[in-house]
Amino acid sequence: MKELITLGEFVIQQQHKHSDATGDLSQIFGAIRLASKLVHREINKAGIADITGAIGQENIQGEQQQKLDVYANEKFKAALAARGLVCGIASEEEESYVSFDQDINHGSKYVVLIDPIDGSSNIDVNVAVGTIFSIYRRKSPHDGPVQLEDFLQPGTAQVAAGYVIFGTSTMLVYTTGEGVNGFTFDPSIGVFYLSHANMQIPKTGRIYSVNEGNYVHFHDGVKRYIKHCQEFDPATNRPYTSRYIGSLVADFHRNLLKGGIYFYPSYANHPMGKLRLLYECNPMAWLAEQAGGRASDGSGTRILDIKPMELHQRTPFYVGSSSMMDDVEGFIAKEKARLQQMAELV
Ligand code: AHM
Ligand code: MG
Repeated sequence: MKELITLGEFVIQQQHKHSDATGDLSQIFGAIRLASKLVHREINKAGIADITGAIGQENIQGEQQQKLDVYANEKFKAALAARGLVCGIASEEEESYVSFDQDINHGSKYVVLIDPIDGSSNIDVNVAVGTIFSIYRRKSPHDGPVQLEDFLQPGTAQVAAGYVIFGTSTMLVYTTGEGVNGFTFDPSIGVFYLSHANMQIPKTGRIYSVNEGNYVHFHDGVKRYIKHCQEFDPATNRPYTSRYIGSLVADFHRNLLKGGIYFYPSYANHPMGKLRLLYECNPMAWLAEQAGGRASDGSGTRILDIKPMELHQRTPFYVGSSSMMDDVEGFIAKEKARLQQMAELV
């Protein structure tokens, strides 16, 4: 029988490749792994919780029902604080960053940014959701509380990033800058096993993922690209396939495995797009690049190069197979050039 490697073993093996590694990062992964298992358990009883009491009401054990995103936020926060390896977190669920103020946390080197449950509108309808995380080395002195500057770092400074997808099975996918690896959870024994080693996104694909309900509001370059997808796939002479779950993690994961592109452009209602640079775009962009794909704002700026100005900053987001990224950026650039030309004529 094939020897299976657990996530814990894999992380330690990776750590041993670096003689200067202290093991702190491996322990942070331990915390993320633990919180993921708790969220997995909670998600899998979400249906039962629904019939035993609505959110905000007491359940049959007399406990208040918690929204899953609040539950996940609390679990990740507690697990990360407990080990003393992280000095603070920033979360999509929290207005400001959270400083871990025990003495054991002040000396720690890392901060974690997290979207505890992404795609939360899908929870009530039993559709895949995910957790997205990224880890940075702090910039402030290691002997005091965490500072805002520790979180406002460009994506190129990430030390590790990944997501957990709670789908038909639960998987954890992550990178530390040495490729992308995926681990599938075996709930019967509570262990993640390496199932997808060295993941590579196909250079091109046939899937485009965008909320087409917003089509009439999109800029012409984006519209033209969508029309291109609907009309022509040079490989098959058929249109591309449209797939949109509305859970970034699920849409990204499928495209990573099969080849495709996900985009959330800017438009009138969302002048900076919808997705958050720090919690959603940076980790996914790095994973995409590490798997051989690309991520940009659609107008030539690499996501990982954007210098964040605030915690909850948004950005237009395009991510996926490199040749599809080339195509969509080409359509957007062409439209921009056309508009510029027209402006010069008047
Ligand atoms: P959330 O963090 O509030 O869940 O929002 C992020 C989600 C993404 O997972 C998803 O791709 C997108 O929002 C869907 O938005 P829309 O419903 O506007 O298409
Ligand atoms: Mg989100």
